[in-house]
Amino acid sequence: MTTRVITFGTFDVFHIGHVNILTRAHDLGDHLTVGVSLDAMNFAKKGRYPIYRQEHRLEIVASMACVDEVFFEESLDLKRQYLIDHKADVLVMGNDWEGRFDEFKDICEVKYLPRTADVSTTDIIQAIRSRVED
Ligand code: C2G
Repeated sequence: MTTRVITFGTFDVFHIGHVNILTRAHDLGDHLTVGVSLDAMNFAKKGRYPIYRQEHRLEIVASMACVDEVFFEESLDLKRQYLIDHKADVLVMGNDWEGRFDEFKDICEVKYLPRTADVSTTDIIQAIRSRVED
């Protein structure tokens, strides 16, 4: 039987933490689907637009050898529908989301993986900003 894994994210300014979560998610099953959040969803959630536009973020994620399928995530509120539509057996998220998706344990396994230490999109943006200002 095929184990279908799904994960979600913005994947802005793609970095090693993103590589790690996608490869580890892939290793938990046979098929990996990734929901990439829309620019508008990101603005609603974080109050800023991503640096990379959504089409580029989607293409970067799709180019990973461990990723089988990608789609745009339009809203956090549609998560249950996405899990059903993509026939997810396992939902994987980094542990910054610990507990936040436990409500879906009735339809799939929910796993939170440890985040990669010392790297984040926010820190990269901040580092670039401070170098430019120096
Ligand atoms: N991540 C990680 N280690 C890092 C940075 C990120 O493991 N150092 C993981 C996050 O935990 C997440 C994934 O990489 O599982 C994508 O991270 P973001 O792009 O920051 O995604 P986010 O904006 O949290 O969007 O429906 C849920 C949202 O779309 C998640």
